[in-house]
Amino acid sequence: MKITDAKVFVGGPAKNYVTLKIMTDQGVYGLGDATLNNRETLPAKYLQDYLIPNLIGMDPRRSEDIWQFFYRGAYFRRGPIAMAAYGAIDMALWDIKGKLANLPVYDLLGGKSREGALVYAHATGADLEDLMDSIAHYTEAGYRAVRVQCGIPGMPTASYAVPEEKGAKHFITDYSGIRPKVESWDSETYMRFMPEALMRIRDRFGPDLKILHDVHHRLTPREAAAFAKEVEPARLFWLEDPTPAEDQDALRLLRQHSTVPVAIGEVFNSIYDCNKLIENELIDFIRIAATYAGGITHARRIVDLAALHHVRTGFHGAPSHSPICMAAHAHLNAWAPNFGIQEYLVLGTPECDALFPSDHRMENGMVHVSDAPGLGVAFDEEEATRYEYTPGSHPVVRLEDGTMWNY
Ligand code: GCO
Ligand code: MG
Repeated sequence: MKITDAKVFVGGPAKNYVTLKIMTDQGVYGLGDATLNNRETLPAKYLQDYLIPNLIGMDPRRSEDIWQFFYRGAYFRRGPIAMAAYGAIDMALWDIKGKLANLPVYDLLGGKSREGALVYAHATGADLEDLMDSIAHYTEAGYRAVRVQCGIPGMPTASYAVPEEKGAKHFITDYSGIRPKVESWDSETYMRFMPEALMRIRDRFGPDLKILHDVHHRLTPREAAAFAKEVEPARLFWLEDPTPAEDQDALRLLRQHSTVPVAIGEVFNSIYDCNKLIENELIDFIRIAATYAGGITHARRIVDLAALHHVRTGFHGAPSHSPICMAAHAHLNAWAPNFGIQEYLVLGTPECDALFPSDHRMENGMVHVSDAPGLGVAFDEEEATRYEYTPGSHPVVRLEDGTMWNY
């Protein structure tokens, strides 16, 4: 069996997705997601210029060897661009494998460990009152877990991911051009406001709601330790990215001062970014995504290491990823013995469903994986002709005096 061709599409409704389709001589095809948010053309180019010409003629069933060939063969290893490109190939090969075996990917991984996967939604507010309305909207829709982000009095854009003005829809990526907007940040103001706000949310919504909060890499290790200690009474489900994650030792101080569960890893792309965090049991949830972490083959290695250390999964599921990556997550979530929760935003808009038809479904705050062979998601190439690449950028963050900070 041979790979005969592969195509890359860049574009999509409201944002750019990088979609890979691998064709074979037996008529079976596979789909993968290589979307690297705000840098979408780069994995696409890597696929087109180097990886696809090498893929043609390979046996698609040998997904492990193909992964190793590209990873080791590149010589210069890892990095988000390369890993997203390998990730897309790997997902497509698992899709093909499932279709050949007439089995959903979760069965190839070891079968279902649960009936549905708990998800969390994103609630945001320009102020606390606005945020309470947004949380109520999701709990009324059946969500049992909600991530809460809130504007800070006097600094409307200071807290990550909040609308600029009341009622405004928030898109993290600004597609009006390639130059980023600048937001401001002050850690002291944030640390004075947020613990009390989280406590008020807990009081208002009661003990059962799972409350998550994302610090988005903004605090120093000492500040993060102090903050984590202060938010303990709110009994968060998790505190996400309290410090910039590339320093794996930064979490030690936090662990000595607080028992708040910590989730980290959405910017990681390899097991070597999180092995110390996992082995030293400095985190509770690992936030990798199948796309950035080199596909199902490499993500599964990280999930297995995590399982040895009581670390559960919480795969990244911001609109950064296409429904193909979310389908890969749905299969990993159905299987992983150490599943924790899934961030859930992508599926659901009519345009997105038309481009990526699937019967993975959300019900009462849980995702139910499709039983179709392979990944269980399609790609409508006719629909895809409606979209093209649109340049855009995340905001950047500066302190009041102009110093660059972490977005
Ligand atoms: C999250 C993330 C995202 C990122 C985005 C960057 O927890 O969902 O922090 O919102 O900011 O994916 O591209
Ligand atoms: Mg995050």
